[in-house]
Amino acid sequence: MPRKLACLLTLLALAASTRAAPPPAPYGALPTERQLLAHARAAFAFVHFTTNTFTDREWGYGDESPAVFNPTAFDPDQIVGAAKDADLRGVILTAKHHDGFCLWPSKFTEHSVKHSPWKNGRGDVVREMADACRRAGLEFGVYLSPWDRNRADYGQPSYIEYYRHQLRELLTNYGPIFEVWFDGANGGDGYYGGAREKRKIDNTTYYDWPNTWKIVRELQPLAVMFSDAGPDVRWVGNERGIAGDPCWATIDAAGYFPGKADSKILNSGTRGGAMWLPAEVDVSIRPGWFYHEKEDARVKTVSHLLQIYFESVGRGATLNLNLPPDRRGQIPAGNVATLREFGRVLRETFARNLAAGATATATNTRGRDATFAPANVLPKSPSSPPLYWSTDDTALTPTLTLDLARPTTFDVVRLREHIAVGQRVDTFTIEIWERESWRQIAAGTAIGGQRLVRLFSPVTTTKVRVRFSAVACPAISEVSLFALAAVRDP
Ligand code: FUL
Repeated sequence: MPRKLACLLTLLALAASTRAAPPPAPYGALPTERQLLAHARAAFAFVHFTTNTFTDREWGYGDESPAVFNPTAFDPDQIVGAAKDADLRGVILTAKHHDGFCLWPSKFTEHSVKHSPWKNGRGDVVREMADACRRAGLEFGVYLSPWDRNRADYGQPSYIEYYRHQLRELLTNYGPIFEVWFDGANGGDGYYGGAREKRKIDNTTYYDWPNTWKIVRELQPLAVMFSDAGPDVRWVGNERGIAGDPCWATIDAAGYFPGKADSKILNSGTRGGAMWLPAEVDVSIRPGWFYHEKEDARVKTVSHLLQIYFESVGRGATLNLNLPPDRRGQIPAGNVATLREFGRVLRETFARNLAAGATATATNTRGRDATFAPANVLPKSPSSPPLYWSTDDTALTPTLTLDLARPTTFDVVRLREHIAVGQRVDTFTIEIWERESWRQIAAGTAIGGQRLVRLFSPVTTTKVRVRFSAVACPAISEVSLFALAAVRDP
């Protein structure tokens, strides 16, 4: 062979061996950009506040006078500050609950803050909360109840026009909205402009959801929409703060509508389901969604909130934690102390990744260069592009080992898949190196955007091994180790 040709062939072979392998082909249903944002947001606050706060009810009948809404010391910064202390990233406000009273001076009804004594009818709770969120660096979202027990035309086509006008107001006048919450409670008895009767609607047809969803897409393209049926995030099927184990981000939800869905399937999702529709866990810090003085002693403890966090965020769902303001228009001091401690424990725990400095190796790695190297599961700078470890297409049961160099004590393991290419892992087991052999300390089904494994008690080891079993070659962006900070009950 002529020398020049041999040289060229050697060069080509070298180039081929160092060229990055193509990324893994996406598997199954995939998240949209707005859903990826929702996964990253992880936890945020719900704020239930309206005439119910003053009438001591959970569901207003719709005949409440706007005069009852009169917070004595409304402080949006205090409310948002409590959410921020708890490490929550946004606030969703009940702009209108089932009673129909509007917390903003809507142009389309008189049943609003404009007829309240509060700020002489010139107040706007939505505006003040949205502004307070921006000041604190939190995102802002809205709950607009489809069921309206005040409107005379609830049940008629004209009500749907009214509802859409209100949605447009909220999505146009208050800056970026991260989530729109469509409740599933529909129809029943109510005031209905004085009719005081029971009204039933067909929740599969009456609201004509696809055309309402279009408004949200048009005005707030990055907002996710919540309901039993999505289209972006789904209800988790209970109000106790518990996602299924497993809780797949995918589901077969054809035929689901807000208020019409199978809560068991919502809770667990469907492995390989046709839609990417992650669960949102909505739960209140108190028994009720609204503030009731009689529940002052029944506020969830820090430990209970942490359990909820591990059983929601830790299972790949998002957490929507309700913090109801009292009649002053503030979060009660005791609740604030609990939230502060909850936030401190989370921040302290996750600030220190004990896998930092480890060496990662794997039984299989995709390609010959570092593009999909095992080291990609280790801590990286927040500004780095999304990095993950992956394997050859045929390697569906690989193992990844972290060599920690020195004995390390932890009781929380965080695993993440690079979900942009789908939810690929079925099961995993975690083992530690102990007395010259491997001991299994945990096992689970499903990882998704985030899986937190909390051990019963801390373990100390120099090596951690994770075995994966996947339907398509795994794409793992994180294997982290943490020590849960001790709770100091306030
Ligand atoms: C439910 C409503 O009926 C409750 O009042 C509350 O708003 C909760 C978050 O959703 O469906």
